Amino acid sequence: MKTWDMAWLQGETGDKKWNADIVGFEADCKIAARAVKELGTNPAGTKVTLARVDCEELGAEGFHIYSKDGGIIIEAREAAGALYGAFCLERLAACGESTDALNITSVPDEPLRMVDHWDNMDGSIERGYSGRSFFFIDNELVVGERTEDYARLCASVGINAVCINNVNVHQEAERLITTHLPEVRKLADLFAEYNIRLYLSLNFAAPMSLGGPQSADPLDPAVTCWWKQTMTHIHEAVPGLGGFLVKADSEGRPGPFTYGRTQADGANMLADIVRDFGWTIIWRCFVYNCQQNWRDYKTDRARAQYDSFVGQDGEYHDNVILQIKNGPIDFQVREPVSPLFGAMPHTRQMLEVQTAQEYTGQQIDLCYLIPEFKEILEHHTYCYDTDDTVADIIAGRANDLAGGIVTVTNTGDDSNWTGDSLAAANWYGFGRLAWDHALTSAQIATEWVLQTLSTESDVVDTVTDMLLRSRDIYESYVAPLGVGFMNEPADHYGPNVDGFEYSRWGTYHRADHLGVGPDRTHAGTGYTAQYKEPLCSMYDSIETCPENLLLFFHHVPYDYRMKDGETLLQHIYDTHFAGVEGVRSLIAQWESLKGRVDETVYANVLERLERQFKNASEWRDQINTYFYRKSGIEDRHGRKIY
Ligand code: GCW
Repeated sequence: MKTWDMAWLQGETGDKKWNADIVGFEADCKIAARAVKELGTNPAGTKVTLARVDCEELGAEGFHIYSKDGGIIIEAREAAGALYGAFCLERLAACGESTDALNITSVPDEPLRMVDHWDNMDGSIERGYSGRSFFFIDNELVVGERTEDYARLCASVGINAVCINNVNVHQEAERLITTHLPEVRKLADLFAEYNIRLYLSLNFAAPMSLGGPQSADPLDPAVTCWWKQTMTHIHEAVPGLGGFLVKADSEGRPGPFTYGRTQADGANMLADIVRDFGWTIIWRCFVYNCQQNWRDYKTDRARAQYDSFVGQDGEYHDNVILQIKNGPIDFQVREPVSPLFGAMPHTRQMLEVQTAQEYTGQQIDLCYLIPEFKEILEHHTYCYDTDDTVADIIAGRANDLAGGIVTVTNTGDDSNWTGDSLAAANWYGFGRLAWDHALTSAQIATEWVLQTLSTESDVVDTVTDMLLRSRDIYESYVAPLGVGFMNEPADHYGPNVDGFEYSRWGTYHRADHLGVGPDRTHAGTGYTAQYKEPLCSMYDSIETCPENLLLFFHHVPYDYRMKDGETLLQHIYDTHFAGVEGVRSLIAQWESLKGRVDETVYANVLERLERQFKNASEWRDQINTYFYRKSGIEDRHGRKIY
């Protein structure tokens, strides 16, 4: 399978324009050999020397590229840096940049740049929108050409860790740590050549399902003993593993709470066992009660992660990283940043975002997520005197406890990897942003278009503009102003305003005939108090709350005046009409590119945009009708509401 739509990796060694050589790296260093192979050894090509240098500033993964005497030198302290330098050079060339006077030093902003797959061993993918798994077919782990392409893709954007199986570990996936270890080893070895550490998701109750003690109590010696034996066995088989990812006490998954233990008890038990192997336990904070009662106005799902974890700051051992979703609920198009970031100064934290567009259009609707990821990284937590951002906290700049960044990925076995060809910009962008937070959303979009679709400036400008406008357009026709979860419960696509309203999931919009939005202020659930000042007061007051989060924090009357003087209700009507027009304009922009981009890509994207138009129209009509019926208030412009 050729990665036709991720063209920056195309071309065989011989076709490439470089003549690469290594100096100072061990002759048998596999990562350095990969770097040479990426660039090629074409005798007629420009000379590129990959040189090992002892420069501390470059760290384990950084590189320095510069032009010298008609050739190019890539210096790195470790082979990984040389590999990333090689990909950087390819990117520059593919973007049409001159390589005559290069002088670039680049060191990653995040130590751990990870993707999580929610792939199941039967080949299905939880929240997958681009075909089936390419890791798992019929309950086997497959290591083949596609896997290698994938490893190259990851390395090309700087990804250095991949968790291959779903955090909901069921059935055969439990045996990834037993009978499937030989294939796991094969994959870990392949990944290692690209500086990628392989992670596996673990079932916390594995002792019980894999023939060990009938308990998963982390303080029970029989349980600890079983894990020690199991981990030792795994280490013998796959020493190069990165570690494990654990979803415990969440949405029906087992965990330490069952035994009256804390999340720290669970994480530390595993971490202590694997410390000597150099492995890390990544522990998810997505812990909440999914058996809520909609009649209960006090229990607030948004509070759950902070309340479950913050009290254990300092208790987590040094090879545990807490993986925190960007918002307090669940990957909605608009949520405030989780107050847990920065609130545990003695604990390693990493940021989890979702590139799979579960709630953001499922790779049918266009939604370029890099602007969102940047907003999150740049968010000031006010947890430290030094005014740190989420980026500072997860990179360890705030407290010397580095975590990292991870995305739930959007790839599958579709020939274009991501279902919607334009959704690959999210995949690419995540990696680039994880490496370099200073890149702008526009730079990343432009880079991606140049390397994948066209180098003609009007095409580049048009597609970049489409990507940059797409999130605002998407946001304007779904659940308004941060209220979230007005989508279809079955598959999370399309509108169903009351779909979750009387359910157990804790995601309520509380609309009545006068207003809408849950009250999360001091007078309501008290969630705003989880933020440090000035955020706490800012969110708590309807006057100062950012308007795009108004309905996340406040129950707001329909006649409330927004900053532009319109009522809340009129704002909802207007944005929902505008959202559909936004999609219409995206279609027109794309249609203007007919004949200018690859035909298959053109057809693929057009088909998705047309489906998006239907979806947006459905959202507009259901949302507007719902609020019209609740409030009885007409649209000021007399447009059609049903
Ligand atoms: O948003 C929810 C998804 C689940 C997912 C869960 C999680 C893997 O709907 O499918 O389970 O989040 O993040 O664990």
